[in-house]
Amino acid sequence: KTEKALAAFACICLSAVLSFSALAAEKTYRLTLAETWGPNFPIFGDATKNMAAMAEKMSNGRLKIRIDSSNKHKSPFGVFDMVKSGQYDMGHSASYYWKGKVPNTLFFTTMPFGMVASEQYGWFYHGDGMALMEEVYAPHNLLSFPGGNTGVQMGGWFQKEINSVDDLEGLKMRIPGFAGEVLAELGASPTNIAPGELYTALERRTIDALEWVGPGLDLRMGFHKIAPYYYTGWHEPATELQFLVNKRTWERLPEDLQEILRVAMRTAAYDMYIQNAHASAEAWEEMTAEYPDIQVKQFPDDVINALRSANTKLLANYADNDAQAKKILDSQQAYLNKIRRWTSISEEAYLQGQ
Ligand code: PYR
Repeated sequence: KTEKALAAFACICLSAVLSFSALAAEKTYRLTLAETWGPNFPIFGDATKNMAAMAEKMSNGRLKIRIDSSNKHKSPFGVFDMVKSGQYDMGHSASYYWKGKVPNTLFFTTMPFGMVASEQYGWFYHGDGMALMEEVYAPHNLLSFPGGNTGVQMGGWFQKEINSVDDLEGLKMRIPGFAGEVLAELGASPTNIAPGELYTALERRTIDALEWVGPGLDLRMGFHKIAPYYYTGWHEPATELQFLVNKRTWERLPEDLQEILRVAMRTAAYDMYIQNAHASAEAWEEMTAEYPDIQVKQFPDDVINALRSANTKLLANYADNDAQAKKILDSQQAYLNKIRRWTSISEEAYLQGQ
């Protein structure tokens, strides 16, 4: 009799466990994502839509992500705080926007004279990049993942030509990240402005120059109508956007959905890198055909040399003043030294026709 009762009890327990896991397998997880970009923002906004669509499809509808653009949440540079507090589960933005809050977040977007995209992806995924980024974001209840690369960016749109280092003195330029620190070192006044306000700021001469991304995005912003000089880049060789995830949200997800989300973010990031390269090639062709008045320029050698020296000096200051910054910078420098030898003998040599 007891045996029968026990067997019946075991059956009840087993079916309870089975239906519980069936329920977990059926449950729909609805997440929200705040992006820095405005609605239907090309390329950057495509990355978030692409990621959400992939996550939903791969999870058979169990993971649904609602995207709010800046017109909805009204705070393009509030994404870090909104995801940290749990107001949003996820964000899409750029790590170097948070340098005023958490200085060491600065190093996870791109660095002047630093790694190009193939090298930096190597550092993130096969070097120490992801672990170091986790270390910086964990105290803020956040996880950060690569969110799409722009490749080498253009140096920006200028009202006046830059012929010498003196021309940088007092230059009001929209330029985020470490490049802003480097320009400040040479007497310029860098500032960060959200994408939606860039055109007006340059048009009204609140700023003398700005950098945004490259032809694939810049042409659609219309900067060529209000600034004649378009300089090549030195400052952002591999701008990596970021997906932010609130840590509690992440921990609430079952393991398979975590993996689906991780794969969707990684795939969307790589897709954006390719989409941006394609869009830039098309836009460059359109630009040279339809706007021949745009003057494409390179900064003179002495300007580049001064920027490089200021960059080296600032990197040393950062490393001297903060042990974590030193760890990150040492890791990036070691990785760059190692992988650049290969880039030089492979892509660089190939492109130079050797
Ligand atoms: C910028 O804010 O300039 C980027 O390239 C994302």
